[in-house]
Amino acid sequence: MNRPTAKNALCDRLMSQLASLLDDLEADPEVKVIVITGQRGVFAAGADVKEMLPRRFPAVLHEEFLKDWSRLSRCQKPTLAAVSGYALGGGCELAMMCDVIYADEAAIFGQPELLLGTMPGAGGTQRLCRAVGKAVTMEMCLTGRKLTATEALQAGLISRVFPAESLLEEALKTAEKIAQLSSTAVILCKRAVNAAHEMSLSVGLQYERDLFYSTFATEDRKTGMDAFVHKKKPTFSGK
Ligand code: CO8
Repeated sequence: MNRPTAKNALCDRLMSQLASLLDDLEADPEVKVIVITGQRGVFAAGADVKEMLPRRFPAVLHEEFLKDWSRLSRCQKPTLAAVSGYALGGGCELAMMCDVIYADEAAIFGQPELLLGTMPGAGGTQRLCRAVGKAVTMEMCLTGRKLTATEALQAGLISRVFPAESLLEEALKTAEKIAQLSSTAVILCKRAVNAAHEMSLSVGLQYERDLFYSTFATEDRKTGMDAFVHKKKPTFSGK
């Protein structure tokens, strides 16, 4: 995201460009993993308040002005957010749509929408609650309290923290590691993990087992196990 003068405020144009870019990246077989980032010091400071100011209820409802927002959460390919600095409001929600969140030491996560007389609208009450639980979510949403990178790590919102200089490099290193795996198994695994938020344990375990069985229909499963047994490095084809 690259609107540094507006702290990467997520305006309609940025969100529709992001959605169409994600369509292109998903369609490109050369692309295995998607990393989303901003600049040093700012991931995104939320939805564009100046753009939202004149809007009224009937218009936002009829336009469905959030319709492009969920595109990132519907990516089949793995997604990684590299968060430097502010991830506020819609910025925090956008990071939470990704599969993995890495942050730099100066990262700040918050859902300050109530301070603007509104409330989170793209996952700040739902994904956040599933990630960090009700108590932390309520405090963040109801008071606008922001989490530092260390707090976000302790709360389970993010998986790792790096110095600002190495954040993107580390994110790309992880992306490259995932890119070497079987793209088919990666998609199935991502589906299974995401299903954990939607299903009961017994249904989720059955779903996971069925997806696991389905990997036995792939060449990659044979390639991976064969390489292990013969002490070789596997090259996966996605087939
Ligand atoms: N929208 C529009 N412009 C913004 C935003 C924003 N969210 N954030 C910053 N800017 C602009 C500022 O207005 C300023 O512009 P200008 O130079 O024209 O005055 C410029 O960016 C630089 O910002 P600051 O001068 O404020 O920079 P600071 O370093 O002093 O502060 C902060 C940085 C702390 C990030 C501060 O700008 C801030 O608090 N921003 C707003 C954070 C916020 O409230 N975010 C929530 C927005 S609401 C939301 O995200 C709802 C999501 C609901 C789902 C999706 C709906 C579409």
